[in-house]
Amino acid sequence: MRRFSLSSLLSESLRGHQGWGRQWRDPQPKPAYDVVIVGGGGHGLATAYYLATVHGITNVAVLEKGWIGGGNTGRNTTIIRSNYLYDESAALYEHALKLWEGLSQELNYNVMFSQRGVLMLAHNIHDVQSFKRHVYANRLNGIDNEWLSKEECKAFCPPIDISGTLRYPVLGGALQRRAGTARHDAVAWGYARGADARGVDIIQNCEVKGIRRDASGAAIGVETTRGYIGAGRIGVVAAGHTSTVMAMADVRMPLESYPLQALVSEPVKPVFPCVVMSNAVHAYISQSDKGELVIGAGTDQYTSYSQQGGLHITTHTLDAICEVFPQFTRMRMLRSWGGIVDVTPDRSPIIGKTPVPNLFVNCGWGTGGFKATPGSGHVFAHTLAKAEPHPINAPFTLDRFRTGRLIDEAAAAAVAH
Ligand code: FAD
Ligand code: PYC
Repeated sequence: MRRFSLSSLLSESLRGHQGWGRQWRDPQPKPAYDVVIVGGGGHGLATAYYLATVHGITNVAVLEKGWIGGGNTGRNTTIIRSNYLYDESAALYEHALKLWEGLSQELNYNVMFSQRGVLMLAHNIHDVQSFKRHVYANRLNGIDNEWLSKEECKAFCPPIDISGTLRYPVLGGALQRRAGTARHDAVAWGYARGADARGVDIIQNCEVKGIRRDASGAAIGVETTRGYIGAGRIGVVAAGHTSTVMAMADVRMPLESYPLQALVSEPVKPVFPCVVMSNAVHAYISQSDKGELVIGAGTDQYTSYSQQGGLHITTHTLDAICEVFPQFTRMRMLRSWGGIVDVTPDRSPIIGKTPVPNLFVNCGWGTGGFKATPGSGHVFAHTLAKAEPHPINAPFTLDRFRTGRLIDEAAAAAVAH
């Protein structure tokens, strides 16, 4: 250990103050970036954007192993809603929904946010009770959600069959009118353009292969396929791959990775005015502005890093869609794809510090993180800038699994959970 006299410490601090001699004094060279973000999906790019715009931190790099938005951000069914049960979750998703409402203006980029309404169908008495509980809980939190009779469901979304002849007849539904959809790649590009314009470096084809730590254990940079990059702070936002990236710093995450699939039909004229989700028959559907029916499937039953799920999962989904909407039986499928989602035991995300100094994580959004993109980026930027959580993400810590505080929230999540 080096020893310093008071006078040498004083002259050191003067040299540091004057901006010279730092290289000699510091155990590590000054990091290339104040913040490095691992993962160029919507959440990572939004984080960089808000670091620059809200906190004035622009010496930031976003490292993406493929191309920006090529992960789950560009593969999801774009359902946006905030009708979650618990106060903590409602606050997080409503924060995001409010940001969505002004996002095209904020980014000066049309993200095609369309508040066409999300209707969650109830097919049995359990659904009715559970959705009514959500309606009341949401309203107490100032979040719009309303119960519709089956006739009102039909009036809102004419393709719904309420004849009572279905295997799971429609008994009613919970409607969030402010909910809807957006154009997913526009979200990635809009945030990327905004961050780039403020000086953020977005580096594609740059895979993080290791996390370098100093003698005290603190994270100081990342090893990548393009070489070493020093970082003051590191934010890992690598959905589906969080466990493997965090393992590079010896942090074991409570996550499992699953393939999740979606598909679109051939394009047709406008026939479907809103988003409909049915947890009981396991189907959800909307229509894109191009005319394709956008249909989401469930997760595979086995963990995997394959971006292609089991064929029987999509077959099951199409059976479910045709059961609720028999008029779509003769339509043809145009294409299908998969993404990899990482899922926590309570289906809520983890956003915050880790046991490793300077290393932060934002993950575990599972099948439902697209809707959170602006809010997630906003609160994670705060967490990275201040090294403290924003009040909205403070409950979503890594250590909450000791108490199981949010364990019932899966009830409000999507069909795929
Ligand atoms: P991503 O967009 O996946 O970004 C993470 C990035 O990290 C990727 O681009 C990846 O290449 C990169 N990366 C990984 N490892 C490394 C590394 N070592 N080095 C550098 N980069 C790395 N959510 C909803 O709210 N509504 C929906 O309707 C919905 N539907 C879905 C349907 C499907 C089929 C899927 C797959 C997901 C769906 N989701 C939905 C979930 C949603 O897509 C995700 O939660 C969300 O997009 C996660 O965003 P992200 O930016 O964290 O992840
Ligand atoms: O979170 O609303 C959602 C969702 C729908 C499909 C996948 N996730």
